[in-house]
Amino acid sequence: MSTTKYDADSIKILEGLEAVRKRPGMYIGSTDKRGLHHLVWEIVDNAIDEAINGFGDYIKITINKDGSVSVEDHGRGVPTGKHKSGKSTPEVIYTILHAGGKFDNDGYKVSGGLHGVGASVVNALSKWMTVTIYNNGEIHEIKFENGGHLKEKLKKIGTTNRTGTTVTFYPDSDIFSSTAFSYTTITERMQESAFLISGLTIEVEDVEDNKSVKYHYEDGLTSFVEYINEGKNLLTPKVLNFNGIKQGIEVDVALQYRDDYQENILSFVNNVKTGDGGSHETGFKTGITKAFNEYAKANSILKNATFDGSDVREGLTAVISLKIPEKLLQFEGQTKGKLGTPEAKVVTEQITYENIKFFLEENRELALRIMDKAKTSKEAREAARKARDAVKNGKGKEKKDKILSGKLAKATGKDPTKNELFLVEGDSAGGSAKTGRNRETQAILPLRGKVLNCEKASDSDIHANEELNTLTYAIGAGIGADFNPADSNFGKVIIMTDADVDGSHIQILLLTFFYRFMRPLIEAGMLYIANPPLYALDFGKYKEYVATDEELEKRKKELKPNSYKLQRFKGLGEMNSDELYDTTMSPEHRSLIKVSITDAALAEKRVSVLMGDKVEPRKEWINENVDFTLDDNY
Ligand code: 1YM
Repeated sequence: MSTTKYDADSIKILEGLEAVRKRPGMYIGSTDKRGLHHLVWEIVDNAIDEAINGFGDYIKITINKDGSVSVEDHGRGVPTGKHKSGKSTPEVIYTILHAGGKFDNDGYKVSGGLHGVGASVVNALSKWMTVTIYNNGEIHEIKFENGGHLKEKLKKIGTTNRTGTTVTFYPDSDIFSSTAFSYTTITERMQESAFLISGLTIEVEDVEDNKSVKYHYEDGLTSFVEYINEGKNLLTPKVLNFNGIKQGIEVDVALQYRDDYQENILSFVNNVKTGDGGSHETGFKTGITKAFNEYAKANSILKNATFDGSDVREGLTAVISLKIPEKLLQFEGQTKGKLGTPEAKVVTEQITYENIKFFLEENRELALRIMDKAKTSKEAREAARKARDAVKNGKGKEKKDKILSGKLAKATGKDPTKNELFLVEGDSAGGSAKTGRNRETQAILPLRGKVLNCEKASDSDIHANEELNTLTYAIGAGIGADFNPADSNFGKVIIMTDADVDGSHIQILLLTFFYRFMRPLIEAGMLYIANPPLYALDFGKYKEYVATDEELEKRKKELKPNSYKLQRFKGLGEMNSDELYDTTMSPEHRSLIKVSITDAALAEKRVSVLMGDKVEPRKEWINENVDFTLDDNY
């Protein structure tokens, strides 16, 4: 129980925190797992800011036995003196919305967020929070409860010879749909931070599960690229790292070419990921293309022609990290994941151009190897365009129709955005789906047997694969670099497989194909996974469908035993066509899972580790990440 009297000031404070509790989404995005972990990032960001400013090079995140999380740093410790309001500084920082921002902000500080801004938001959304501060030889502690109400004022609890801050909080289950923190989610994000901030050590521990990991990189960006390219065949044996600073903007780049066709560019600004790219990525791409084209011209590699940007980026893995003063920061887009700052384009372009040019000139053998690859890409691109034109002009259309005939049950509706393509496992379920569907908007393509694993197959195997060709023709929007979701014959492509191991395997194989060859379809939010029920409860007059084992257990407790017959669906084929439509296909009753890529580097890593041909990294990855689930991050 709090004994604090609420004066006018503190009532205003609580109104502030109450606003956060009323609309948590406005402050942390959502109240699902992602929002829950946002709490951790807010506190960690403060610890990282302190480290970046040169105070402390160690941060530890602990998932405690009771489900709370602690974040510890070895910085200066949050100031413990009195604030001009009369309260202690920590009380102000942790209870006033937007307080704690750089008090002495001169607009030139390089910072991801505003120092300490998120701390009060986390407090507002916690059942309890404890802050322990080590500085000036003393240890102080302050405690809050029930969404930021002061429980115990700041008090001295001991002496110490170290400095730093530890924040422990327990998220409020009234706010969050789940309060269980994920070790994997936290370690993945912390590894990324450790890559971006060379020299910083970040440790993560899960006390209950007795596991921990420590990240520390001396050449972070180089290690980041090596990590992404682990297990890949490489074209350039070493990672190229360069950096420069112009107009107060610091640019750091690491890159390496692989002997494959994927392009993998990750960018960050002030240690925050810019998932939608922006001016710095554009500058990087322009710079690298310009350097390549100049080299190709000077060395007579191309005759009267130039490389397209995509030619010189085939097989390229690059991480771009910029430090931009706050007063120049500009973000765009709905999720603010795109850098707008125009100066960043010019500066990144210049630094990239100069360094790539120098590298090509100094490394003739490697330069020729990369040029050769870009040339092959250019030729393949031109050949593909010719083939596409041929199809458009009638030639090849016959081949396409022949491949599709007898397999695809088309929709009669003429509006592609309203039409849906169901990819169905097996001919028997395919038959039910064809009978039960809404013919106007739903097309069915049954898949026979296992889909080719695109991560292990060569490009020529993939292009010769009948199943994948059929799929590509059915969607009708091209493949690989030529894929354009705007040309798709369907607004939704829905993978519908049995709810068993084989079904999951087919799902993963298809996801691998879409990720590798039709990624824009995923990015456009057009790829889905159907969610067929596992059980039916047959009450004689009607049936009730149950999606999961947990739900079944819950229903069993609510129902009289023997009042129903329990039916378990082993596969889609066991449902009759009406049942399949009603439960899994009809827009009114179905539940679809939208496939999304929240983190391109991670998805990339997962796809290549889980689907690739080297067994060791796969084993290791699976061992380390036993709680890897599809629904969490896709
Ligand atoms: C586990 C979370 O918050 N560490 C942290 C926060 C601060 C400082 C040091 C700090 C900053 C400054 C001066 C400064 C904060 N200070 C403020 C405020 N770890 C964690 N470590 N002395 C200490 O920025 O000038 C807010 S956070 F508002 F006091 F500046």
